[in-house]
This record gives sequence, structure tokens and C-alpha cells, in this order.
Amino acid sequence: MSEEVKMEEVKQESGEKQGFFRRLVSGLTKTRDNIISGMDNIFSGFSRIDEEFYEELEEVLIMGDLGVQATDNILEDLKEKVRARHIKEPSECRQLLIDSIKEQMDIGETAYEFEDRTSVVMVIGVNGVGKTTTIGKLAGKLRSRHKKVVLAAADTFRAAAGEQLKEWADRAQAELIGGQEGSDPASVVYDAVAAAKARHADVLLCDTAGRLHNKKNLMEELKKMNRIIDREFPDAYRETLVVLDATTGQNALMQAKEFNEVADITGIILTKMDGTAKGGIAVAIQAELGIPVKYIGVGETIEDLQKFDADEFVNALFTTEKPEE
Ligand SMILES: Nc1nc2c(ncn2[C@@H]2O[C@H](COP(=O)(O)OP(=O)(O)O)[C@@H](O)[C@H]2O)c(=O)[nH]1
Ligand SMILES: [Mg+2]
Repeated sequence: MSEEVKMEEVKQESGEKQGFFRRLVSGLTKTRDNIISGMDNIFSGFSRIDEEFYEELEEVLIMGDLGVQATDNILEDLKEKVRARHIKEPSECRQLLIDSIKEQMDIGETAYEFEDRTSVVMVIGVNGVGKTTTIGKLAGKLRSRHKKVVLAAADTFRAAAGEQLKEWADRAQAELIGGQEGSDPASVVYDAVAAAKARHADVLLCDTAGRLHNKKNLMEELKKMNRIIDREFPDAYRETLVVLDATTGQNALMQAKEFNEVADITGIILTKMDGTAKGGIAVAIQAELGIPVKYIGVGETIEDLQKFDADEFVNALFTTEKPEE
């Protein structure tokens, strides 16, 4: 890669980072207002650290959609730190709490390995969560890094789904492999794998139909698609991402659990983080399932997909700085 291209990438990454923080700060306004005002009331309202103090904190964290599991872990960790460091002032707990949430959210270095390997990415999730949109955004992101991308329109349930993906493919300048409405999604995946191999594509992204109401069907369909990829493309690096709509809060957590039962999920994409009051769900999902949140959607355009950065996320959740927009 030339120096120029490298510089361009670095610039893009750091610009992306600033944008990420700004959008998060504005997107998380409602969540933050709920959590922070609740917390700051506690930090200023209590003169000592006692059971009641912890109980109030617990309530605020659960109300903020962080979930029971994450809240328990965070409070255990906080209590431990308070004990070990002989902390007496409630206000000193603020930073400890932030650190503890960051520790909860930290994901490994390997989370984005697929972006730089020859890989097949299955994208699953219920209807309307943003699968097709996210695939379009992800394709755009990969294309801007000069990756060759093929999209499989394996949601053959509705004709509109294929057309929608076609628009995204054109926008991102990726190749699309589709099938007739009602055709077998596995055969679309088969064709897409053949195309990806023939064109030496870097990444194959598979859009799927979002039917969770019949678990057995869904499981069979996913298995069939996975078998084809295993057989036809054994060397490909594999990724199965579940897309969840952050605005649905605890429902998103339930969906993640159900999909986790039928597929080997390697990551989560949380969409609609712009303007949701339930951003805390990112913490809950990661704590309860141990599956990393890899990207978040913060709007409807091709630029509106960001890598999930736990540090930035927690900072945005607790910042007192006002969004510029
Ligand atoms: N505000 C916002 N809307 C989104 C986001 N991601 C998807 N959407 C919208 O959600 C709706 C459903 O998206 P779609 O990709 O068709 O969902 P699918 O059924 O899972 O494929 C569309 O109107 C998208 O524009 C996001 O991050 N933010
Ligand atoms: Mg779709």
C-alpha cells in the first residue's frame, strides 16, 4: 500500500473517531440524561457510602437499560474498589463506576479481523432492525478501504428486500447476487459464494430474511446456508452478526438470546443508536451474552455505521459536554 493511501486511511480513521464521539454524544442524549441526572443526584445527595447508596445506584443503572447482570457486575466491582481503596466520599465513586463499565465493555483485538481477511459474513436478525441498511453501510465502509465486496440478497421472502439491497449495492459499488422472490435462500448463497470466489472478492456479505417466529425453520435455513459456505468456501474466515434495534431495549436483549441459541454469533450490531433512550442496552447485551458489540448504527446514510469503541461509548454516556449539533 502506498504512503499516500495509508495517510488517507489514517486521516479517515481519526476523522471517523471525532465524528463517532459527536454523534454518540447527541445520540445518547436521552440515555445520558436519564442515567446521569439520576446518578449525580445520588452522588450529591448521599453523604456516605452505605447499602442505600448502592441500592439507589442499582436502580438508576437498571432504569438506564444496563440490565441486571451488568448492573450486578458493575456494583460488585465498585464495592470491591471502594473497600480496597478505603473510599469514603460518594462523589469519588463516579469515576470508579465509569472505569468499571469500561472494563465490562472491553472487547478483544480480533473483533474486526474479518475486514482484512477473505471472509463470509452472515447478517441475521428480525424484520425491520436494519439488516439490509447495515449491510449497505458495511459495504460502503469496506469499499472505501478498496476492498472488493459481494452482497448476497438471501432475503428472498419479499421482492422489495432484493431491490432495497440492489440500491445499496449501487451506492457502495459492490456486486449483488440475488434470486427470484420466493427462491431458496441457500441457492442464492451458493451463487454468491461462486461469484465471490471467481472475482477474488475480499468480503461476501449475506443478507437474510428475518423470521424468528418459527425457530425450527430459521435454524434449518441457517444451517443449510452455513453448510454450503463450509463446503464451497472452506478457507473463508467466518462471521455471524446479529443486528438488533437499540430502540427496542430489553426486547433486543431477548432477541440476541434467542439467536444465540440457534447460531454461533460472533458479534452484534446495534442500530438506531441515534436518538434512542436505550443506549445502555449495549452494556447489557455484552454482559449477559459475552458477545461483543462490533458496530453501531447512528443514522440512515452510508456513513452512519461506526465501529463500537467501548471507551468512547462510556465517555459519551457520562460526558457533561453538550453535543455541538
Ligand atoms: N435512524 C436510524 N434508522 C435506521 C438505522 N439502521 C436502519 N434504519 C432504518 O430502519 C428501517 C429498517 O431497515 P432495514 O435495513 O430495511 O431492516 P431489515 O428488515 O432488518 O433489513 C429503515 O427505514 C432504515 O432506514 C440507524 O442506525 N438509524
Ligand atoms: Mg432487509
